[in-house]
Amino acid sequence: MKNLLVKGTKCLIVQSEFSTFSFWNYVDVCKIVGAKYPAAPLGLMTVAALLPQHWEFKLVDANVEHLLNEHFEWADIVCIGGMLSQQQSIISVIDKAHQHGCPIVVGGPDPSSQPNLYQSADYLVHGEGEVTIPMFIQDLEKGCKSGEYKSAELADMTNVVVPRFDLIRFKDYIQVGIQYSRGCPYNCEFCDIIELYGRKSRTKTTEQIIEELQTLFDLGYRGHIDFVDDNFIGNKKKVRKILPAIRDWSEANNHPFYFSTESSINLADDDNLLQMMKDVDFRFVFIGIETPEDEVLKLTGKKININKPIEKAISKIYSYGMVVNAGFIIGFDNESDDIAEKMIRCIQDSGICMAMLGKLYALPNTQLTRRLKKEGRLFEDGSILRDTNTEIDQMTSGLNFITTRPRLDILKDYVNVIKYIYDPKHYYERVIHAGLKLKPANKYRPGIVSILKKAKSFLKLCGKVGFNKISGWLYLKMIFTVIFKNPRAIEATINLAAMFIHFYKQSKFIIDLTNIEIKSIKICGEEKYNQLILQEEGNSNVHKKSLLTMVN
Ligand code: B12
Ligand code: SF4
Repeated sequence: MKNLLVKGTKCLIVQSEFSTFSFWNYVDVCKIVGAKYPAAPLGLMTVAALLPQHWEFKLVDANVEHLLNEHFEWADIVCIGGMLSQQQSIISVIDKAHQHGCPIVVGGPDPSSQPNLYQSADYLVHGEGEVTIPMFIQDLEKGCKSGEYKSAELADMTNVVVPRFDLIRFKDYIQVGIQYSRGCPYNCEFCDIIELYGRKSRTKTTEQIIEELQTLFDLGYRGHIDFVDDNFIGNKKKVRKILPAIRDWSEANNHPFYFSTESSINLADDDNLLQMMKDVDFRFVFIGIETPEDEVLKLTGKKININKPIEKAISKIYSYGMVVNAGFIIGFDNESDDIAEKMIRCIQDSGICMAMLGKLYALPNTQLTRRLKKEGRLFEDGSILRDTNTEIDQMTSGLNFITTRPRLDILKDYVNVIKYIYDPKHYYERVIHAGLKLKPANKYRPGIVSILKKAKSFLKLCGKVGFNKISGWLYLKMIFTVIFKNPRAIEATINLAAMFIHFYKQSKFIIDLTNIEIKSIKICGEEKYNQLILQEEGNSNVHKKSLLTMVN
């Protein structure tokens, strides 16, 4: 093997493919705005910054360009990482690297959670790269040809380096991520974040965040920045310190960015914090609402959401100019039989347009997985996604255990909620609801090129949606209602309307797939279905697939 520590070692970094049927892959919307994929690969840009800087890097994101043989032929070493939904694509890149005689390093959330699946990699790097990449480099120095690196230690965020943002083409993406904190103080039973990143919100310093903003600015990036934090307000005291610094920096630089993030719902209790976020132009916030049922929240440990009037909380956040996107989960143990109706009302009455409804997924290494295993209810290999066409994320997979409510009922409820919320009429009702409540700051100052690009995208969108049989009238009604009653919110509502192009298609795909599963359970009977999957240890997905083909 070539000495990899010499100057000029060629390191190929690969972001493997996500399925286009994931809720998050709104590539049709990307096309309208001239991008190729929603989010830039922040984890891998961070990894590049942690590897020897005298190496030469090429970052290929298979979601925006083809990964070619010549990329492997160029490389001395390949690095890849990612999450559960990239499992098969990561494994196929490992094989490809080996076919080209390249050593390959694997890391990231899924390889850290399920290292057994990635043993074919030459170097398997667990957990946070800040801690384990130096261990890997030490081994390279010793000439080791393989190794596995783990540590109980969590990274000190105040030492985290600026990601190599220079390795991507900004125009390929709708948004670029930066990370302020890792970890979350809460303790939800189904959550893997607290297992991977801990229950203490570890934060970077204000100076580090400003340096990252400045780096992006200097590289010419403008527009949407997503704070990819697990819970942006996990440490409120510290967030209150960075927000004024971001505001001052933004003002000094003529507001080149606007922001989005993830937060717990208690953000709505804090007017002061909301105002601070508005002041720097936060435009979207993703909130894990999970379920409208307090009993379920209690059992699953999501205490922060208990006794929260959801509609009121969402209205409050809207009044500070932020669109709320939310996550919901169906399939909890003590969920009631009228959950579908409750969920529909919660989503519709709060005007949450982008509602991601997933099936409860016992992710590897969570309290939920450990409990279900103890209770003999866990499908052993439930976190192996073998078929990239049908096993994508918790919208297609999930419920990888014996449910307490009949699986058939859960799946029927699932279909009913998705059908309702992504029915064009209901979706646009929510867009108008949000559009009338939003009081955006609109501080971001796009340059002339961005304004022209936006105008072009708007015309494209009008062409695609405005004269379309399914949603044309609804779209025009929405535009006129918001323009006359709350013109400041027009940009936000147009964006939400654009997202419907993806949701309409994606929800149909999910409904069809779930209906096939419903049919197969009906044919085979629920008890037999569960028994078969439990017996087929190590092979449940294969078995599930054969049930599905039985129906087709
Ligand atoms: C932002 C985010 C998203 C965004 C953007 C994703 C993107 N393209 O970048 C969106 C909203 C699209 C998303 C969606 C999903 N996500 Co997500 N996401 C995150 C989040 C909050 C931050 C990711 C991030 O950028 N982190 C910052 C970087 C610096 O960290 P990192 O990527 O982990 O990289 C570090 C290490 O892992 C390691 N590393 C990473 N790669 C490599 C490679 C090598 C070679 C090495 C040595 C090291 C290494 O070093 C890095 C520095 O420490 C994480 C939680 C988290 N705290 O990370 C969840 C997380 C990654 N998502 C997760 C999941 C399950 C999903 C979904 C499948 C379902 C969902 N939750 O909605 C979808 C599917 C995505 C799709 N496109 O189909 C899980 C993954 C669990 C698992 N075991 O794999 C996580 C951990 C949390 C969670 N439960 O939601 N996600
Ligand atoms: S609030 Fe969110 S990130 Fe925090 S433990 Fe619960 S699910 Fe995980």
